[in-house]
Amino acid sequence: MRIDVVSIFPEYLSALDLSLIGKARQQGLLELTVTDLREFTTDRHRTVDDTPYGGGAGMVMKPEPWAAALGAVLGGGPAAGPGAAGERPVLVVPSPAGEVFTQATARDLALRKHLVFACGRYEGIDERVVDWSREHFEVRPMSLGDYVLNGGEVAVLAMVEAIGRLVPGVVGNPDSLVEESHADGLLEYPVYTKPALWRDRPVPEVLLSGHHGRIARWRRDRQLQRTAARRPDLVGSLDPTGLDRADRAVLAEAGWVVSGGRVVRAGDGAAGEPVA
Ligand code: J9Q
Repeated sequence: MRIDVVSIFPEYLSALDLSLIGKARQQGLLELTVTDLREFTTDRHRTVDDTPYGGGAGMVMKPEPWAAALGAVLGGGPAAGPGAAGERPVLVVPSPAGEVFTQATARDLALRKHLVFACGRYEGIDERVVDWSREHFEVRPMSLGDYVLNGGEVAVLAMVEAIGRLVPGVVGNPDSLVEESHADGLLEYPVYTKPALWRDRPVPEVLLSGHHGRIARWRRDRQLQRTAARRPDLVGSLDPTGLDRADRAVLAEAGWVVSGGRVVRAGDGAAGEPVA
């Protein structure tokens, strides 16, 4: 897989030289190039931003350096050009106004041959760059979630790691790719290691029992309780046909019932129980 990142802070992406992604690059599994947007400015001050038309706070990234940089990235490899055979590269544009990046997005993007990440700063990139890019790329504005960053670089670090580890060969032991968290729509259970007693805190006794059935049940209960407490949005999406009697008892304790083929909050009236 080929990955290009365009940024005015190329050194911000140096974390991609390290660890798993760094190793994958050394092994030739990922070909990752970081390009400095300022290399594509033509003025003395290497200007990348200007004031917004229509007024308002902050600055907007100018279109010309972006078009030059993205054009260079498109021409920068075999079978990468606009007229070349094969699929169009994907242009990922980190933005709080993008679709939310999920594990499903990572799986989808891990199948592509060429990804380009365009890191915006300031209030964003002139929208005409996005429109022009659609002629050459599949453009995907992407948000990591509902919070504000100063620019796209940190979002790109997260996305490249999430995508890169799904590329065949990047993670040494493919068993590690089994999606523990979220695989069955539940958060992961808590984990413990030695010592069995630490600062007066024992490891839950059942985990030392060697009773595999009881351990599996205990872990499932903790998953259900945790998910109900921390991610009620996930509980509402559970498939009731995947819930046994013990599951339903734990969920009931947390205030959820199965009704009309869905898992719903108890007391919402759907199960015929009295509503306060
Ligand atoms: C580029 N706030 O925030 C959340 N996901 C992405 C972003 C973001 C931002 C500003 C610039 C990306």
